[in-house]
Amino acid sequence: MAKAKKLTKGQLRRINANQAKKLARKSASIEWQDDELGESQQGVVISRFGQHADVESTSGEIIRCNLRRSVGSLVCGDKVLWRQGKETQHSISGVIEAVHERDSVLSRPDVYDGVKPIAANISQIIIVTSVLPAFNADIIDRYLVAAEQTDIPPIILLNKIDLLDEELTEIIDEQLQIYQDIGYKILAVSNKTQEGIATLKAQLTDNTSIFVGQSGVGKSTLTNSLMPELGLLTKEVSENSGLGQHTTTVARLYHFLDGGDLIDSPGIREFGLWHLTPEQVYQGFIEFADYLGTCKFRDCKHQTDPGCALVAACEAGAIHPDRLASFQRILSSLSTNTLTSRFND
Ligand SMILES: Nc1nc2c(ncn2[C@@H]2O[C@H](COP(=O)(O)OP(=O)(O)OP(=O)(O)O)[C@@H](O)[C@H]2O)c(=O)[nH]1
Ligand SMILES: [Mg+2]
Ligand SMILES: [Zn+2]
Repeated sequence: MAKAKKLTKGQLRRINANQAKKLARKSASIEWQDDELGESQQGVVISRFGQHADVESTSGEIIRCNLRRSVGSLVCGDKVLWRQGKETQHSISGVIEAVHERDSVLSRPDVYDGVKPIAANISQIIIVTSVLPAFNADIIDRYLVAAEQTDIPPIILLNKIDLLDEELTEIIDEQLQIYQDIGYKILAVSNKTQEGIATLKAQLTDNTSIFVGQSGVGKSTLTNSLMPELGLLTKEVSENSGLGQHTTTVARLYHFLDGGDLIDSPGIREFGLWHLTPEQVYQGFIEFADYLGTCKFRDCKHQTDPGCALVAACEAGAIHPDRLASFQRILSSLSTNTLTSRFND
């Protein structure tokens, strides 16, 4: 009789991984029969992860659901038709059968998945920034372009103002003034001192808002400050790098007790705009609108081309040099990205 071979650690790891995969497939492939399901009902997607989503029923119950194969993209905030299973299988208690048309959707390109929706049916985008991680105007500009593309009004929110000393206050004020001059609304808050939180709360009430921005700027902490009953998980920003830790992994929708919803979303390190054309990026810089089509050459790249109306406007003080430089950087990033063709399909 052959001697039973002892498995190596690597083999054990692979077996365990395969078993985990099989289990995951099993729960993803539960196919409910019609008589195993209740009536079709309305619901809202609170959170989407992999092949599942948590759906909130009209009575406020949260049910973990599978997705019918016919359901295409599904994100936090989507309004759906779903059916409850008569029993729970592998912690799945229902199935989403259809998604209602979206009023709005915020998307970003993903290296692996093409253009990826982040959240649906939102009425305002709150771009959260801070001084730790360092204030990043580039990311703000990119979010503003994405927001203008969706027609969802954006607001810029500076968090952690308790960390500002006199010198930093001056620098940041100057930066924020650029956006205020263009016409964007600016809010400033601190979770530590609670300064500005009441004003922010008033801005969010009766809206469906999403917190977006770099990892570590304090989106989840803010959500906690606004809804102390939640007790969300947050992490300290790494002291060494000043970079965020990516604490939040999936977008999730929460309700205000007195009306309105708030979506806390996972932070990002960078926000690519490869899915947009140069014209769409132009439209995303709203103060450039007056100069649209007035450059000397129709195919002006707005860099060093002679007769560029944007460069002239900048020299005349009508456009801020930081914004023009940011626009030029985004345009360059569109043409240098090798994935551009894939996203423009
Ligand atoms: N000093 C100060 N620190 C804050 C404030 N708000 C949040 N923080 C800290 O910032 C760190 C990151 O906060 P999070 O709320 O996890 O940040 P996040 O934006 O949700 O990060 P991701 O989930 O990774 O996107 C934590 O250590 C918080 O304690 C604030 O107003 N002042
Ligand atoms: Mg978070
Ligand atoms: Zn030009």
